[in-house]
Amino acid sequence: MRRLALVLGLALAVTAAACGGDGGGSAAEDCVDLTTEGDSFTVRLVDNEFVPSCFTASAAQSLTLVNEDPALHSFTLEDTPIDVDISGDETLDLDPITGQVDPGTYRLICKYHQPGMTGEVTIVE
Ligand SMILES: [Cu+2]
Repeated sequence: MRRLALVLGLALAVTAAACGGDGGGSAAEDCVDLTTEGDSFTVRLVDNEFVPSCFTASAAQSLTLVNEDPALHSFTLEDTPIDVDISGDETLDLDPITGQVDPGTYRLICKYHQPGMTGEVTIVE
């Protein structure tokens, strides 16, 4: 009887630790403002993630995409014409998207690695 109680207590402790020790949390809640970067800003594609994965940028800024992975990625803004492939270990310079994308918040995806590779982009004038 005494042994059973001990085993149960141990099981409960393990369960609590598994549930409570979340720590990490992959959701990128830390959105950055890139409108202050000047005429252009850079987004890196690293380990199947956009870096940064949540940001605000101006449509008047040009964008440099740096793919640091060996794999092909895409920079695709859902519900917009923006859909660019970036080969592995390649850097792409994109022109400003003024007139192509209305101000608003859009979901950013890599067509090849979604749903794991996504982000959120807010475009301002
Ligand atoms: Cu990808």
